[in-house]
Amino acid sequence: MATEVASGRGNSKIGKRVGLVYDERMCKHRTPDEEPHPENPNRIRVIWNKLHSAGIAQRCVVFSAKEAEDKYILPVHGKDHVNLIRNVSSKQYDSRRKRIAARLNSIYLNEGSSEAAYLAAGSVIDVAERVAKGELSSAFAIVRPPGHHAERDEAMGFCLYNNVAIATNYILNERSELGVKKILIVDWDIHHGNGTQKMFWKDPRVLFFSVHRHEFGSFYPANDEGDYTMIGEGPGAGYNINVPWENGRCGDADYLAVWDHMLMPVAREFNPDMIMVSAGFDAAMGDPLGGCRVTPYGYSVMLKKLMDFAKGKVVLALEGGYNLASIANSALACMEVLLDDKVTPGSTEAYPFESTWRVIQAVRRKLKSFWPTLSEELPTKLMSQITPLPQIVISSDSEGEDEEVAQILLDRFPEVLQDIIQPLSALKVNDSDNVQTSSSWRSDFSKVDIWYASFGSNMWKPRFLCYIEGGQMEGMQKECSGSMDKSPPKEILWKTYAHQLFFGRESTKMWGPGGVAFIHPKSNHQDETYLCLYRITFEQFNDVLHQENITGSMDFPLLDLTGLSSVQEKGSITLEAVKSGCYRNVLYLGKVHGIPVLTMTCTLSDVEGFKSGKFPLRAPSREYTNTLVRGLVEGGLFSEEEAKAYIDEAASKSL
Ligand code: X5A
Ligand code: ZN
Repeated sequence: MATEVASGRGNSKIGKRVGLVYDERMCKHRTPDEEPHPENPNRIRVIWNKLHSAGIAQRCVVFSAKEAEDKYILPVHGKDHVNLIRNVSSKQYDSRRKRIAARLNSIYLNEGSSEAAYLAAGSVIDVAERVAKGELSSAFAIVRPPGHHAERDEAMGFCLYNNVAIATNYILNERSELGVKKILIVDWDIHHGNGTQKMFWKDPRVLFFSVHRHEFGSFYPANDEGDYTMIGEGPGAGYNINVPWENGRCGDADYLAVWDHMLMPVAREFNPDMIMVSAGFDAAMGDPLGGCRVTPYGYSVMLKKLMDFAKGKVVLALEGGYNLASIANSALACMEVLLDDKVTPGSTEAYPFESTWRVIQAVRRKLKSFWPTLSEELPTKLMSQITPLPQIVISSDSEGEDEEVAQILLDRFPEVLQDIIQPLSALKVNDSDNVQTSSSWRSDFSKVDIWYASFGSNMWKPRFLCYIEGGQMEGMQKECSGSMDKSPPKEILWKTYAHQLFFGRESTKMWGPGGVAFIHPKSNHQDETYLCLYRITFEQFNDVLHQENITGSMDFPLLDLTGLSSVQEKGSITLEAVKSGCYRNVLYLGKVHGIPVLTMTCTLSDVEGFKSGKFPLRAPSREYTNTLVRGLVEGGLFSEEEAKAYIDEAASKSL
């Protein structure tokens, strides 16, 4: 399948031979018009470069990739799907390729896609076979496109062929003489491995274990397939295990709790002959899509624990992971484990979320008839180790939603009712149903959290912090006063919204000559704009609104709690107190983690003004562009070139 291009010294003291696959040809799969995309070629390049500069690659047995043969793909994927992936990059498809991709869910295709898909699948087959034979101790395949969302007859979620499923099938059914009879697949990508789950649904030789953000079916791929009630069927019943997170922000403590109290006991009982890891690194701290906080150290402990099984025969295949620095560091930490190096401890939080224990307990109860070891009760000492509750604020209009969540909890966990009554009662509820008095608004608003979604210069965190802490960054013509409450955002996450980004106005007080960023108040499904969400208090949001519109007025608050309710109802609200501000239209962009997302932009009538030429559309100045680029690059979304291209495109499109 592949050629060994370099053989390192190996880990001489214990003779570990660790395989590593990388092939530049997998970079040929790119968006057709170079539109920025989180799943881009730099992902595998940064990992490869990091492993080199850290001296890790030199100690591995390095392989380049060869394409998988159709006969090894066909048991896993349908004929039509294989034909499509094989041919879609050919000339004959030039005119149809974009349309085909557009019909699929989260897929792009270009002239290099077919080759990359075959190389990715072939690489995983190859190292899996070498590990199964004992020729390698373990291996890591740095591949793309990823695979775990790909279903028998459908490419989706950036995945074309299901690399791990193809390799698993190959080892079990095409190389049965190697004696690998049972394979454990651990899918730690932040998304549910829906494709892999389906392929081994009725197969007891494959234990599929996936831990992922689920949020009751609202996180990608946004269906019920990742629920913990999905346990497999027929002979495969009990051999499919999902651990669905109820919220983002999960970190090392949450994952290790799942490892210690779910995966390890089951793996011991299953006793796999080999382990395949769908190793996405999008649960890593800093990932723009995952919103979780696993550290490189967290990954290294997770992997180390897996090495205790199957005589250490572990094969990692890259899946997702979109923050370039995070994935490089996470992959490095994993390679150090495969090579038996000492890992440097360093973790963030001490305790899992309370919801993590609740989920673990629900999964254990669901599966205990299949895995006797799960019948034991979790130590009560552990159950009391709950994290200090995050400040959960139920904002004035969200009672309906929270009741709904409570109802879901009751439906899903009747058995663990005991465990949730107490934490629920401990929730901090904003008890002020009362009317605002002018003197109390700050303290009341400080109890309500919102996400402020930024799309312009504020995406660069240091620039946004000027609105909180006060200060002035390069290119800014004015110093910001900051907010009364100077505490930093509690959380930052990136998200795309279907609103057009554009640049306009001749000049502004803050940036001088040149356009500044706006988003069209109306959403539009052709557009995808990156926004950086800061979780701040509603009080801070009011202070940001003032500075953003440079009102200098004493009209506080600009938006009160009634306004917050009505913006959520109506979708937008124009601040009457601000006559001439550029950003006096507050938009509601739905909720994230139950917290409303607000942004500020121009009004619809301003958009008409831009169209008619009353206000000019203008490209942003160099300084303003630089600030935007820094935001996008430091947020880990784009390379510098990609960020510039993204801004250029927005600046050149008409309204
Ligand atoms: C492999 C992977 C994510 C797809 C997200 C689509 N896919 N919005 O991480
Ligand atoms: Zn993913």
